[in-house]
Amino acid sequence: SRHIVVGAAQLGPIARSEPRSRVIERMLALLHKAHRRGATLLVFPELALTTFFPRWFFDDADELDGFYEGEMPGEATRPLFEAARQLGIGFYLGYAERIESGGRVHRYNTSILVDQAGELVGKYRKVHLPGHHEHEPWRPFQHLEKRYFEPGEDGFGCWEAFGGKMGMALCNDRRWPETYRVSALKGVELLMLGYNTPIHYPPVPEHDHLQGFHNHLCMQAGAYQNGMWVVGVAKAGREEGCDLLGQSCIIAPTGEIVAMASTLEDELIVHECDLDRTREIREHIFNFRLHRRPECYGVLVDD
Ligand code: CDT
Repeated sequence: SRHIVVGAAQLGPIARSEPRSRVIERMLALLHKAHRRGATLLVFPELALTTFFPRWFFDDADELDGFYEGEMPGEATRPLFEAARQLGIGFYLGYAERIESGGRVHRYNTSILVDQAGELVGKYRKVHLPGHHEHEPWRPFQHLEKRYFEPGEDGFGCWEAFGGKMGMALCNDRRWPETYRVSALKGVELLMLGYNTPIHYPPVPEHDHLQGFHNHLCMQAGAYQNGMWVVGVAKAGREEGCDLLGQSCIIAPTGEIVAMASTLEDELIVHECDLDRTREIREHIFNFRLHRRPECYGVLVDD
């Protein structure tokens, strides 16, 4: 068996005025705590360094740019990389990425995987961007991910690290079965996934009470139907007047939740994951080679 002690570092709300340095202090506290509990991999949320800024419409490009990272590590984030190296604990981190290439500015909703030596292992750019492009004043708050980010063009990846095969996704991706299936077909054994999920969904408010149910429903199904570990990590709590879902959890390849956060604040949960438990599913009920019928699934990849 191949065991890896994984931590999920849920973050409580981050105020719009909270400086990066303060957020990094909170993250470092969780990193040290995770290390004391034996973790060698710690998963942080989506857009973990700032408040969830797509809830506002920004006219001013400079103000918007203030939420993005131009380099990784940058001045503010370098202490995380240094602590990773000193403690021998890697991490997954979601952040807003801004790059200039080909004479153009590109913005992505991005996650990275950093190993126990503090070195970058991989980068993922969010595929499924939810929300809308234009300012919609009827909403109590905006969800402008489609305006503030370009969709990632590289799709889902599989990175060999931590003695296994690691995958990354971000928030809305967890609602799509393709996220898990493509990752599984690439060999992923443990999928890391940060999220910011408002409890109130303005277009269909009658579903607000189902946010927690849908969160676990899709991640547990994704884990089971693809025989993989899933680590889902929230930015939670009342952030700038907007309630964000908590319920960060670690899910076994059987679909069972083996650890779950119980607060809406900075909170660490830890579980020892045996990557070989993927075989209980992948060599039996979902043995892709024996039972999958891709010749019947063509419509899945038609436009
Ligand atoms: N961050 C993110 O992707 N949030 C979405 C909110 C619902 S769609 C407006 C999610 O899928 O949780």
